[in-house]
Amino acid sequence: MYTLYYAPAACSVGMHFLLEEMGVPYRAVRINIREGEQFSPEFVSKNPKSKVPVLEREDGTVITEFPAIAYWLAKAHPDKNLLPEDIEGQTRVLEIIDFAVSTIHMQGFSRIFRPAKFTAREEDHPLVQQTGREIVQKAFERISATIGDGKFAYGDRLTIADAALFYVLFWACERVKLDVPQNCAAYFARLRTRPAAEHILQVEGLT
Ligand SMILES: N[C@@H](CCC(=O)N[C@@H](CS)C(=O)NCC(=O)O)C(=O)O
Repeated sequence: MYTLYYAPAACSVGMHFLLEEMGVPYRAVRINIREGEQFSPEFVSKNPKSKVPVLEREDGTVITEFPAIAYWLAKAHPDKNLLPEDIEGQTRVLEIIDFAVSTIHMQGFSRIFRPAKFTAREEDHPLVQQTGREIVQKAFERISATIGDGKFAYGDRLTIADAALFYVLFWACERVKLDVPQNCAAYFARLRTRPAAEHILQVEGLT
């Protein structure tokens, strides 16, 4: 059985959603990052980077970094069809994931949630947060053009790209309440009604 280390409402919500969608056995272990549990010796022994998500596999080895975990899960469970079969499709899916994690999350939402990481001057926090909102909003215009009216991020079935978009859109639509393009909001609303989404948000105490 896999173990997912997650923090409620953190980016791990996307990995939690993915594991639940896959229907593979896993247990979810909560890490309280507000109280600094990510720095506890026990968690640091799992991930010295002190971040969630972390996936612990059956042999005790761990994978960190959202794109790597998602990629490994897709490749380890080919029957779940979480990556397209062709190289073009696989590349497009990875392109969406990287944009969601590296730009929307790390460049955009990090500024909104953790402005202190970008400036030591507290009076500059509103400016940093505004820059974060602008990065996120501009990025969702790209996502809007990429997904169009598609039911999924790429192609006609759920892929690991949907798990990445699930968490950044969860933050945009439910945590920060930003205006995102209509098709992105509609896409997220469809993902949000999936039983896996309902279940994991309930487990994380977010409903
Ligand atoms: N690049 C990492 C980002 C992981 C990350 O930033 N996780 C945040 C939660 S969204 C975290 O664990 N933060 C704890 C901290 O910064 O102390 C990934 O793709 O998994």
